[in-house]
Amino acid sequence: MDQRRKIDEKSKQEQLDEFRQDPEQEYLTTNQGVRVSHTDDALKAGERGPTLLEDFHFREKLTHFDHERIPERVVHARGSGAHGYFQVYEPMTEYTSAAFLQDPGKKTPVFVRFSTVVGFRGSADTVRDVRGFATKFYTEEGNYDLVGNNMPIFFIVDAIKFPDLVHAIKPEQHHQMPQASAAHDTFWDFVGNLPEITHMIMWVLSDRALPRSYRMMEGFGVNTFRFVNAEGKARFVKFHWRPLLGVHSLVWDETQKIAGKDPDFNRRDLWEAIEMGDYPEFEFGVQLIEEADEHNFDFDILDATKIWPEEEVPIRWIGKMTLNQNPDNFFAETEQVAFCPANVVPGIDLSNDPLLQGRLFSYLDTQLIRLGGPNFQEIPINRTLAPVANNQREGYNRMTINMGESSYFPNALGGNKPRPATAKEGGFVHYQEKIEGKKIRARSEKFNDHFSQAKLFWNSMSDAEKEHIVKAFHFELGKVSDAGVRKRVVDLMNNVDGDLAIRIAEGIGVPGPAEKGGSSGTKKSPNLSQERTVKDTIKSRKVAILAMEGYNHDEVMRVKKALKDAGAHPQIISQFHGKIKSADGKEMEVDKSYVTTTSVVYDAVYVPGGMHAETLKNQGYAIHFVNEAFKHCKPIGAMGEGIELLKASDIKGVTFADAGSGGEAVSEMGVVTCGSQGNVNSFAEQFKTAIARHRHWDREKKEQVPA
Ligand code: HDD
Repeated sequence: MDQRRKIDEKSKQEQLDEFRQDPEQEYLTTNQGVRVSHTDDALKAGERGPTLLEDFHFREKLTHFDHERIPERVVHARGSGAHGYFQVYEPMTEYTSAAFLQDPGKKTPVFVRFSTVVGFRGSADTVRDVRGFATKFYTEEGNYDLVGNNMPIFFIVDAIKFPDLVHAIKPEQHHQMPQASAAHDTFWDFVGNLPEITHMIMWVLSDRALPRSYRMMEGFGVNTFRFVNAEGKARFVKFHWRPLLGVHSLVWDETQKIAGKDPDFNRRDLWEAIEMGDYPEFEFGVQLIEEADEHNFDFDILDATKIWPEEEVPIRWIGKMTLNQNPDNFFAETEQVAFCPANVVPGIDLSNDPLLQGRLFSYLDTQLIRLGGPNFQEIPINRTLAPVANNQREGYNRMTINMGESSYFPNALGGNKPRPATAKEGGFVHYQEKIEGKKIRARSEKFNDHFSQAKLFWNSMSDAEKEHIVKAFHFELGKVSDAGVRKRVVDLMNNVDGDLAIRIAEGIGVPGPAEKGGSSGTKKSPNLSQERTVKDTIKSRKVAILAMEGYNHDEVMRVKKALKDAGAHPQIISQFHGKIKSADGKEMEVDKSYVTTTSVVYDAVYVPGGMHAETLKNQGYAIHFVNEAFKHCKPIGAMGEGIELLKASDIKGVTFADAGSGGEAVSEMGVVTCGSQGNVNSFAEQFKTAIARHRHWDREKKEQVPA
């Protein structure tokens, strides 16, 4: 009898309900359920005497506290999770038998954990790093884990090098510095000695490593998997996630400031977005390669340091994931969730990608130490919705009470149950790939083309993106004390593009390459550039409105409404919390005061008109706010007298509307201004367009802004 149940969007939550504790419990108890009468003083021999060993409440409370910590993940220690569901657009029957990819009416529950890789559990969110993007699908056929990153390739081709990579990039072993950063000698020493890392270095030094939000970054399965249909026909597959809000990044100076002002920036963004109903949405895509075409590419399709360029293997968008619920308890869910690339379901199979092969071992292994033994799959967040039955028994913290007397197979005493299922009954049958070869420690020749795709990436960047990469090299290598290490990296990059190598060398005090490398050619893959991403929405963007007593109430209300109607979140920022009065005696509530916020946590800033401009233009904080927003290429809007603040700032070389004029708004380099008699609607429209573009890189040439 098939005991699998029908799964819908709510199934996982219903399962978790069994473990949720009602916060309304009236009485404090011990772990034995005995009500506690006093918890402020330990039991003592006399008022000033020593504490007694017999105080079981005290001992239990302290003992539990002493054991609260578990080891953090060896990589991806810092993360944030969310619940949601996945829906396929159309049946994928032709390609895979996976049940969750058949019925567009089915909502499969998911739990996603986003993460940084290098930093410890308490490190800042906005560091330069790869981001993890791990998804657990609770399907009726068991859990399927897609454990990906926000970059489509990896540093190394073979898992055997993973410990070396991680040792090199983590804080250095002698002094445990720096935290959550690759900008130090050991990492770049490793890079300079490992040409296969070149392509990934281009990605890590690009803006992709500085996501504005977990909701605005792509996800990639990275490794090559297989789709297998019910007839047993297999195709190679790579998986993609594409955020509906587009792929957007912060700028480097900003990320460093946010790391101090709000180290939880990306975690907070995810949490608040879900609380406010701005549910993150990602489309799910696949690239498929027929088995017959396995060797028809100039890269090896099992090499995780290579993309499958979209121009050669188009992406087909087959479904959508929506994240619509925050976890109830960070530790129980986000910390204890355990992913593993080996968690596949029938219809999805593995490949011989040597990086994937090692991962299949490492994840289960690491959970054993991190979660304290072999029963971690019984932890609520890790439980499947499919029934689990096997002869595995005992171990620390076993929860299941296995009934009957037999715990082996075959057996007669238990009616020979549980028994293996046939393929028809849903049993996982490994894809029967024919393999022949000698046992050798080697790799196929095509893996050794380390530079073609690094060139492709570099060529596909816009000028602004290229400049960001060069500056990132200046920062990263500028922090390296050993000149030999710096020089080796310049020489490595000379293989990508001679000009790039020279530009890097210029900023880090080492000579350029002895012989300038050739150009990277002209081949491009346009979608690698973020310039091509979604730029027509301001949904969920945070807009700062600077206001003091005397602001123009009517104008602020109209602009605020226009922003809100388009899905943005405007906030009033003033010197102090409380209410402020407009010129015509109306009031509005301040959301954040100067000391509790900063320009770097907003996407745009708007300075309304009104008499308050006299105060604003003499406030260092307000001037700094717009200077910094300008420096970070953020959209800036000002109306009427508000333009005076921009004039008092260091924003130079931009045409402003005349403060007292009428007519349409003026927009230049993302600075949108409109006179006090002007058209508020035209201002709001142009400001929204500027915000939707996210950042205005043409301003970066204006380096005179001191913020
Ligand atoms: Fe890994 C965690 C993604 C290569 C070994 N990895 C981990 C997480 C993500 C990835 C998103 C965090 C999961 C979570 O939120 O709990 N890892 C990747 C990707 C890789 C990759 C996309 C390249 C294709 N990883 C990789 C290799 C190895 C590991 C080659 C080892 C051979 N990864 C681990 C690990 C971790 C891990 C040590 C640490 C915590 C955990 O597994 O659960 O096993």
